[in-house]
Amino acid sequence: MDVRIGVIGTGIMGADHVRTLATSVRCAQVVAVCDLDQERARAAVAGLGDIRIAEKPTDVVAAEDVDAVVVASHDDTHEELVLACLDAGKPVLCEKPLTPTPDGSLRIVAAESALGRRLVSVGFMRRYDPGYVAVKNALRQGAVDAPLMFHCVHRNAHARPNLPSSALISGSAIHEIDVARWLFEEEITRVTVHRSRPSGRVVGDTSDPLLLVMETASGVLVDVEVFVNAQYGYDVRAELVGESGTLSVDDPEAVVLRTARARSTRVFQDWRDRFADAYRLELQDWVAGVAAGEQRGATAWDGYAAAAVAQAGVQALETGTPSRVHLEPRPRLYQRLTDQD
Ligand code: ISE
Repeated sequence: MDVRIGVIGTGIMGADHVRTLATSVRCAQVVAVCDLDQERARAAVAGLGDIRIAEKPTDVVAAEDVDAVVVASHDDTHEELVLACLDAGKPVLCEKPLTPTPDGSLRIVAAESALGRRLVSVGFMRRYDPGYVAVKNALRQGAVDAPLMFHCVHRNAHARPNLPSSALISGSAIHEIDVARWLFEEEITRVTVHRSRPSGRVVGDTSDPLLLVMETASGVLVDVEVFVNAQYGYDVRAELVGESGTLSVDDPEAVVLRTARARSTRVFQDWRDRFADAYRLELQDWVAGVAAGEQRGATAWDGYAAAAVAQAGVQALETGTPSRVHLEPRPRLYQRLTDQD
C-alpha cells in the first residue's frame, strides 16, 4: 500500500518535494497540495498525474485520504501546521527550521511528548548526503581518532536584497549546526560570531559574510563561513580534523573537463542540485518510516536544539560577544541525541 501524502507549500522546496515524491520515491503517492498562490500550486503538480489542489492547509491535514504531511510553507507557519498534524495523529516532515525561534519548537516537543509517540521529522537533509554519511561512518570506525575541529564553508550564489543578517544563521548555518550535533552526538554549548568587512556585492544592508565559531560540550571547535552572496555558485564543503587525520566532504563526484589548456568541473547552482540525492534519500526513508509506523530522520528535539543554537548565534551577532546555548531538559521521548545511529 502506498503512503498517501499531502504537501503544504509549493514554493522552491515544496515543489521540489512534490516532484521527487511523485517521480523518484517508492511507495509514495502525492494526493493533495496547497499553497497561498493557487497558480504556483497548479504549476507544481503539472504533468504529475491526479493531484488535488486543496484550498487551505487545514483541509490537507484533515483529509481522510492523506496519511502523512510534508510542511514546506513559510517558516512562520510551521508551528501551527505541525501542531495540527500532531492533533490529527499524522506523521509530518517539516522543512527546516522547525520553527523560527526555540520557543515554538519547544511547544512542538511538549505536544509530541504529551502524545507519547514521535510523529515529527525535520528536513535536515544533510544527514542523508552520501558524503556526510561517509564522514560519520569513518569517524565512528576510528579512521581519524577523536575529533578536534570541524571547518565548514557554506556559500550561496545570491541572496535576496536586504536579507536580515540573522537569516545567515537561522536559515543557512542551521544546517551545519545540525550536522555538527549529528556527527559528534553531543550538544553545542557556546557560539561566537564574527563579521568581515561586508562584501560590496551585497544588495542592501545584510552583514555578509559571517564566521561562526561554536564549541561542543566535549570541546570540539566548529567554524562555519556563511557567505550568501558569493556570486560564483553554491558551494558547501567541510573538513573534520581528528587526532590522526582528516575527513573531508567536498563536491560529489563531478566530471573533470579538460579543454583549451584549462581543467574545470562544474559548480552547483543551488542546494537542490547539490543535495538532490540527500533530498531523495530523506523522503524515501521518511515514507518507509511512515509505512512501518516509525519516525525517521531528525526529531522535533533536534529541531528545537538547532533553533536554540541559532538563537544563541543571532544573539552573539547582535552583541559581538560569545553567547551560551540554553537548552531545556530533554524529554524521555527523545532519549538519544540522534536517531540515525
Ligand atoms: C536554504 O534555505 C537552504 O535550506 C539551503 O540548504 C541552504 O544551503 C541555503 O543557504 C538556504 O538559504
